[in-house]
Amino acid sequence: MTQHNKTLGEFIINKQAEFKYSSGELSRLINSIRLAGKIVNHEVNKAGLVDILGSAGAENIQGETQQKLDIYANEVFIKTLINREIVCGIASEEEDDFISIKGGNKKNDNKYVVLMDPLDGSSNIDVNVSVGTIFSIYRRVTPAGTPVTLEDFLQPGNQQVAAGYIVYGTSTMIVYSTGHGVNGFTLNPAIGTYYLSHPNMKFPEKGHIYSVNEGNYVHFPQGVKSYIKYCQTEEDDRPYTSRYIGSLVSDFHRNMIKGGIYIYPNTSKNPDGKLRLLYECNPMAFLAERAGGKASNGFKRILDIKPTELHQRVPFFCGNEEMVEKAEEFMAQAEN
Ligand code: AHM
Ligand code: MG
Repeated sequence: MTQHNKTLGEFIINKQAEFKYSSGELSRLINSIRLAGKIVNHEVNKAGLVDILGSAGAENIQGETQQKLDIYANEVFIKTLINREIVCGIASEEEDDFISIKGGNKKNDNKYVVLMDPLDGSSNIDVNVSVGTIFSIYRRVTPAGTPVTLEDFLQPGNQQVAAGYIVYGTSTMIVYSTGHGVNGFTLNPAIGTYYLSHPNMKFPEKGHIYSVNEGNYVHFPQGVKSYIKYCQTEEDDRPYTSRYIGSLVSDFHRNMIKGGIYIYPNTSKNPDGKLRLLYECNPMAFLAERAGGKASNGFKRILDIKPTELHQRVPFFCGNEEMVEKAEEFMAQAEN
């Protein structure tokens, strides 16, 4: 990557010029997420050096309360969004309820709500494995100038205005879409600038990777068991490769670049699966579709599910279109 690549800041300004009549609110919102991401990145990178890995509530040697990084990330994102007076509401995987925010003139006149998982895969931090932030942006449905309500957050994913993730990996990247293409920017930590490194990201035509926690195999529905057998069968371009990091953002990121499917199915122990519809599945499904892929609960499109509660879980099948459709075929067969 050279310094001549477009920076994220320049990219946002150029995009803004394309939306002649928009107020620039969405651009400013993405900018705030970019800033919060840098702050969290700095802290995540220090995790191996500084003793901040203790559990929440524990005290460190200076008598300061230690924070788990997921709580820290939650606070950074919420504070940044509140300080910049850029959204009217926030819902986070780390918060029991949504947060209503008053605008600068104390009238809640901002039009966007943000839903986020501030640090997904945080159990991986202790072992130096990549984690990520996932975010999803909607236009409020209740009238401007009034406090947001649950209705503003329980919108189907097909109403998302933008979604993306930050992956704190071997390098830190922000990948997002405002509905057209999916673009990826890599952080140059020396100068704190993100550069456009992955323009117009698309799943490759064929995928050869399947990502699922096979330790749960005995608890999987028959359709998933049969699909895994299919992936492992020697025929045509199979067997596929198995890759599972256990960090959704990283597994998704790799599969989008190399071609693959990520599955977190319902299990006999977790009948609705593990992943959250609003904070994890909808934003990833939005990106997957914009990148030519597909996301399903095994039977229907994730983005068409009407949420009924903030922390709702759903089974998740996401990746190359052809692979997701094949998995759906096995799910349907097993139902009959
Ligand atoms: P989290 O939100 O508590 O971090 O859980 C979500 C994570 C995903 O990143 C990952 O894909 C999945 O949980 C892994 O779960 P498991 O360890 O059961 O395979
Ligand atoms: Mg999560």
